[in-house]
Amino acid sequence: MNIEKLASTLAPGEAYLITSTENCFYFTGFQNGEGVLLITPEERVYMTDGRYIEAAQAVITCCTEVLSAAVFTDEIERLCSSDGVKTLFVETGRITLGFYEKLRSSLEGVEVTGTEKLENEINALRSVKSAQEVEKIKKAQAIAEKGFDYILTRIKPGVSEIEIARELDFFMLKNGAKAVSFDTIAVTGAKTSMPHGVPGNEIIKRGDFFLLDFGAVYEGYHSDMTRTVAVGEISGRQAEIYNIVLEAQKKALAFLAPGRLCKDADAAARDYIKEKGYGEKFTHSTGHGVGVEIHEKPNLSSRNEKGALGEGNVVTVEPGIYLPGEFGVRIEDMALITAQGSVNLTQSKKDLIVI
Ligand SMILES: [Mn+2]
Repeated sequence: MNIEKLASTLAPGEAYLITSTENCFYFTGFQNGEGVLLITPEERVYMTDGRYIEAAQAVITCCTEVLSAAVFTDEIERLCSSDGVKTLFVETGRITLGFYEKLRSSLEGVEVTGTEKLENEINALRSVKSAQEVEKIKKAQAIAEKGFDYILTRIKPGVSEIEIARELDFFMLKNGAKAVSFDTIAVTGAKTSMPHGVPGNEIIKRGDFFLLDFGAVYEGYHSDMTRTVAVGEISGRQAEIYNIVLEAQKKALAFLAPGRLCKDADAAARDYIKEKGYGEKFTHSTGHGVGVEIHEKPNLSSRNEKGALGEGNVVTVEPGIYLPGEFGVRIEDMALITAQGSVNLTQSKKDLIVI
């Protein structure tokens, strides 16, 4: 169990306090915004308030105690003192400053530390997916792909970006998605040059690209994919850029294997785009991990100097070329790192689709 793996990294006198929704879910399987998880060498205690306690007790099996608390810090103080906790690690990147200060003022004799130890231990666990986690990501991706097939029938001249975004979201929600992975990006024309453009009232026109970046959430796990499709006939320059991005994406996908450096996976796509003269126009990193959050470790980035891929990672590969005022192209798949290399979790066609 992941909670036991995390607990095994504690030294005597140390404890972890997990306050974020996503990490509480990851370790307990219980989805709720109002709860914290305290892990001491002896105990694993989840606490929430009276509104959620019955549901929490029905779901959580990995804890020694699941309790209802009006004031979490009172219970944390009691448990830290009975277990002899001297150092409490918190999620520095996720805890609110208010809660951190409250812990510091209410826990006497306990050092509440702002080091990244807890984050690092959690990220290491979360980046390696179990077979069950991979199944959930695959289910999420299957819902998204069904959505993509459907929305291709709706993309046509005269329809607005926002209509497409809303229709795609609703289709995925009707077809088993608990939520969409993030605000769907559905942009056309010159707006495709904005990597994270927001859909608006712009109308689809012939000769434009339409870019869709979207995903579904299934049992707490996210999917992520991007496709750029042509509406009617496109120019030679559009086709050229599309093919450069596609080739770069295939190169990075082919490079993925355990032990390979994340920055080299980034370079596999980036170097090809540079060679073609568009290096400056590829303005983000090549990919990221996906799981209980849409963006998690590992990052396929030139700034990730030491990180290496490992079996069980699920990462996106999503190079793009963006020409402001003209158009942009991005193509994104998700891949699972396996002992032999990688398996692409995305089935949707990526040779240029002309609608
Ligand atoms: Mn992505």
